[in-house]
Amino acid sequence: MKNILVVGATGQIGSELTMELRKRYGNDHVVAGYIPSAAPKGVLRDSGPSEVADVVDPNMIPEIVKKYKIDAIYNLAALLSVVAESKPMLAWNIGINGLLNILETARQFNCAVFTPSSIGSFGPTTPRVKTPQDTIQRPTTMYGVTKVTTELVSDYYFHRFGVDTRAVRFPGIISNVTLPGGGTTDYAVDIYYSAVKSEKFVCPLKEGTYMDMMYMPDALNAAVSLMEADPARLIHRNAFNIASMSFAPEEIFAEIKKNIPSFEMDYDVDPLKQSIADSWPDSLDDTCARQEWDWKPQYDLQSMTVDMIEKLKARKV
Ligand code: VAH
Repeated sequence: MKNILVVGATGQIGSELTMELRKRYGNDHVVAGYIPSAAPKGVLRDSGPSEVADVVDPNMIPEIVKKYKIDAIYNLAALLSVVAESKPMLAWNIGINGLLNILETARQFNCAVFTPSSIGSFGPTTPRVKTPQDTIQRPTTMYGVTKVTTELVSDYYFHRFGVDTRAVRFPGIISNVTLPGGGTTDYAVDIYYSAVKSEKFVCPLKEGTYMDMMYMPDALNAAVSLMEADPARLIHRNAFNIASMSFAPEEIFAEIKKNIPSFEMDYDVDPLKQSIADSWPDSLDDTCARQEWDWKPQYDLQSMTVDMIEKLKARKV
């Protein structure tokens, strides 16, 4: 990869992925694509090129690809699970019509494409524990429907047109930099902010609600490592299960309390978030990612918690 476009570069993953890619490939080689209502600010704006890149406009992406001689596109444009339930048609338009614009551009200009899937691509009939790489995917959310479709269409463009498409199924991602934007797993970020601000946390999911989660540094490393992997080793492409930790609210609370003994938590279950979380797996089997491109997370719940608290306190959030 020499010249990269990140679409959705100001979102929860995109904002940190853009900076990570600039660190690895050079600031001028990574273009931050954004929509006018979410323009880059601060170091994201000042450290490299940026362009308005609305995926639902079929002319915008090709223009940017030509202007910067782009050879790899990270497509992070999506509505997350909770927001997508309130705007299902917009979620489909961005997630799928936007994806087709990206893939058609990639086909025309020979770009590699990374469009992440999610544990949200599984549903209530999927085996819940150590969910296999190849299994039933009948999600019951529009977010999940767009993610299964993303996987199928991305694989189609690889097999039919030879477009180099690759992706992972992201779990809930926890960041100490960017706040989450309307997902079912947002509680796992919000809880840390409450803890360092000495506020009681009110958890929207009930005890025993297990979901796969991952610290942002591991998520960024997964995306870049997969795109740099030897294609000859890849048996799968869209999309790889990746995993690092699975926990329920009482477990992340207990881990934080080891570091902040005064921390308290209550429950006030959000029915929509609970129903979405209940439809997702408890844990994923990521053997294929480990075998095909040497995936290996660096953080677990304990080390993530120490780092999150340290970083949030340093930022005086
Ligand atoms: C969400 N954070 O909650 C996202 C993610 C697996 C969860 O897709 O919608």
